[in-house]
Amino acid sequence: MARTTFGRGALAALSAAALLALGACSTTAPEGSDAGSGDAGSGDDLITIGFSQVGAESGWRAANTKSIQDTLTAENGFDLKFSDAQQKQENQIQAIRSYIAQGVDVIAFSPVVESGWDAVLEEAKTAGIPVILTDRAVDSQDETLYESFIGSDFVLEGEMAGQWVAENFDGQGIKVVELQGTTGSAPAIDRKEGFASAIAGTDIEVIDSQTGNFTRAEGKTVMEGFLQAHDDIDLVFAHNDDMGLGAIEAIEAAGLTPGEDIKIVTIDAVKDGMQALADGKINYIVECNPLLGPDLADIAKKVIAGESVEKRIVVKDEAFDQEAAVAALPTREY
Ligand code: GYE
Repeated sequence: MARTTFGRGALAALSAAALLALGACSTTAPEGSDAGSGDAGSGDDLITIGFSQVGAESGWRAANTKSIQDTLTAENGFDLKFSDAQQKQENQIQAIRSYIAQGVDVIAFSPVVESGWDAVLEEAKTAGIPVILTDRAVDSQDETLYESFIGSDFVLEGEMAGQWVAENFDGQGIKVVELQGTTGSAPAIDRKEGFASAIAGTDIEVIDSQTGNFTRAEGKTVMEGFLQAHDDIDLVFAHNDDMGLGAIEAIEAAGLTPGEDIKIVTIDAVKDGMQALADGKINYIVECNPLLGPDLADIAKKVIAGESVEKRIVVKDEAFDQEAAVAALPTREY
């Protein structure tokens, strides 16, 4: 896993000083409160970590959840409290508040949307509980509200998808429809932007773009609507494999051949997507690595030990065409 590091020694020193100051004048924390002290509630040496997951919307998410649950185990020094927010921000905020009330040692979460986190992150900071972001970003201006953000560069992923489309179809005047991820989420915003910038200046035209909320069912429904509204679609750009797989169903139901009559480009490279690519129903996939558990465990341990951590850990992604998918499938982990 390749990483980009931004030094933050000064920042760490500053937030440590801020925490000390906070402890000295705190009137709300009861005497002997162990919130954030390293053994909250468990009575042993395990690190209690509250993780608020987005939901169970996609194959990518299932692989991500498995990675987190398989890594943050008691054998590895963790007591994991896991909750599924069913793609709703209010559920995530509630889960984070409950982790604060329980006095966990660390809170980690994958924010369903980018905006609206400052208040609850301030509450965690006031309680002295460090927060680690995984997978998706927040748009908070105050970077002291979290310790580290571990995840892929979604703008780059969108660019890689757009570059492949430009390399293969520029000059043919093709018409593209876009299946966007969850409205307001970092991967939907960034992948759209990256794709648009990569095809800028070509004769490739995005004729329609709507959210399919990262699910197979909504991807299918939105694609059905696209097919009814337009009879000149050449290519689908789906922000994840699952929506691309839903689009395949809609295209086949309309009597067309996915991968031939209508080309498909997606992001994620999870097993079902890679199989469809190997079968020729998807034409190109940009990877998004969901195996974030080991990095999360590493960063959480360092934060608890008082060590400084990288503010941003960028997970490196590859891309696959049909031949590469056939070669990769037998040993693919997710
Ligand atoms: O691409 C999609 C999932 O946030 C990177 O969320 C993640 C995205 C992933 O639902 O399949």
